[in-house]
Amino acid sequence: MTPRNIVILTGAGISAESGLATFRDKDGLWSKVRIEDVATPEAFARDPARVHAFYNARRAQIRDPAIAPNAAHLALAELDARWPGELLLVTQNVDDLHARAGSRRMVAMHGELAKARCLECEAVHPWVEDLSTATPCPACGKTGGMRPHIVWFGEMPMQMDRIGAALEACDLFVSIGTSGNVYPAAGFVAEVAGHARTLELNLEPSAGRSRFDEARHGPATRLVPDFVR
Ligand code: BV8
Repeated sequence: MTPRNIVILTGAGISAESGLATFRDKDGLWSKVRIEDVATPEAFARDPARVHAFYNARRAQIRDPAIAPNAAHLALAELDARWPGELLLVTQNVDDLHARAGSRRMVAMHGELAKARCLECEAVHPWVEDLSTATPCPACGKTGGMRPHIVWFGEMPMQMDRIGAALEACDLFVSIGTSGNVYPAAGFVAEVAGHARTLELNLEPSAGRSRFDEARHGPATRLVPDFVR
């Protein structure tokens, strides 16, 4: 049966071949720094300079022209452009590679490295240079409140209503490059199992592999263009 409405979930594995580190692979980000020290609201309240340094370094990395969308990002953007039914790309990634590849119908559910948010007035701004506690908010002018526009552990992911509606309406769910460890994203496959075909495209079986109807294992730059074709 040809699917009509597709939800695609991506994780750090889709950006690995662009040169960005994943989180839980060998030498992954979480092997170098503890989540509790840099990716929770408590960490930011305790030591904002340390949290800013962690995200400023990752933001600088995605500014490097050598870090570019790969064949997997580009294949998903091409699918987005031509798919006549509903399609929503839900990425857990905070890099901007899907947007730069041209994906339009997408949600960055864990926020975006390329943006900053003011805790005082909640305004969200595109950002390039380093953030610090001395950075004034371009909207309200106050300092001390600018934070990375990132969803930390214990915070509600972005646009969950839009994601929930897309999951409810989909008849094909494809998970790409994620270890299936982080919720609520890791629970999406169980949410759709009763009404959608589910496919995992990953370098190796994820934690949720048994919940998928089908799994193909290998590099995303091979699997995703083959899937989109
Ligand atoms: C929330 C931004 C509630 C930060 C991130 C049950 C239900 C709900 C919540 C929970 C729950 N159980 C536990 C929780 C709490 C927690 C959680 O899930 N903890 C885990 C660790 C158990 N969840 C939360 O806190 C979430 N919030 O639930 O709020 C709430 C309710 C009401 C009101 C308020 C709040 C928020 C989670 C978001 C945290 N932020 N990202 C940043 O990036 O710095 S999540 C973090 O993990 C990463 O950032 C990443 O986005 C995400 C997932 O990781 P992956 O993308 O999967 O990466 P990973 O390295 O793990 O895997 C890579 C995969 O790629 C591997 O499988 C590898 O084999 C593969 N691969 C590698 N190379 C390739 C490849 N595949 C293909 N090709 C290749 N070349």
